[in-house]
Amino acid sequence: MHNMERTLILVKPDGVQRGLVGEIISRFERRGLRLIGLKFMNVSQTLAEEHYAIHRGKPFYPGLVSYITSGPVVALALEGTNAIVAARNTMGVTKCHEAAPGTIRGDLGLEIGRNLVHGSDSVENGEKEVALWFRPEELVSWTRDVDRWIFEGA
Ligand code: IDP
Ligand code: MG
Repeated sequence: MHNMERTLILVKPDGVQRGLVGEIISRFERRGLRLIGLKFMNVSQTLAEEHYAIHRGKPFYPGLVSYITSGPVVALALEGTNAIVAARNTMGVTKCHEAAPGTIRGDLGLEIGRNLVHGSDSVENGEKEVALWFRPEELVSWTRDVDRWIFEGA
């Protein structure tokens, strides 16, 4: 289908610790994105460094890696038309205090270093990150009965 994309969403350790897993997942679910992978896991140092490789060398990098490895996360692979931009808009901008009300970060957070959620930032990175966090057999290929009411071309 036209514009069908994949995104990797993480509920970061602060979201898990604060009991916001259901709240956060439900926002993506209600948006219409189709779940294709879901797991609860600790993040190894290796995975954290690979996931955030693009930020290596930046001043906030060490804090970022220790944040994402500080406790378990929930990883979601989601699929949908325009999934990348749709999910990013549902998340809100990186700095929680500047994120719009109605977004996850704008409703639930205050600081950039405790911003609750990760979402892939491009179609290419969506594919790469889903493959980094999920083995092929962990992804579920399925048709939702409601797909045709959410995806016009389904
Ligand atoms: P994104 O998560 O909205 O895509 P990125 O720029 O990709 O934002 O940065 C990745 C993560 O690194 C952010 O979500 C945030 O947790 C952290 N981060 C980015 N910039 C800063 C900063 O200036 N200080 C502290 N943490 C930062
Ligand atoms: Mg990013």
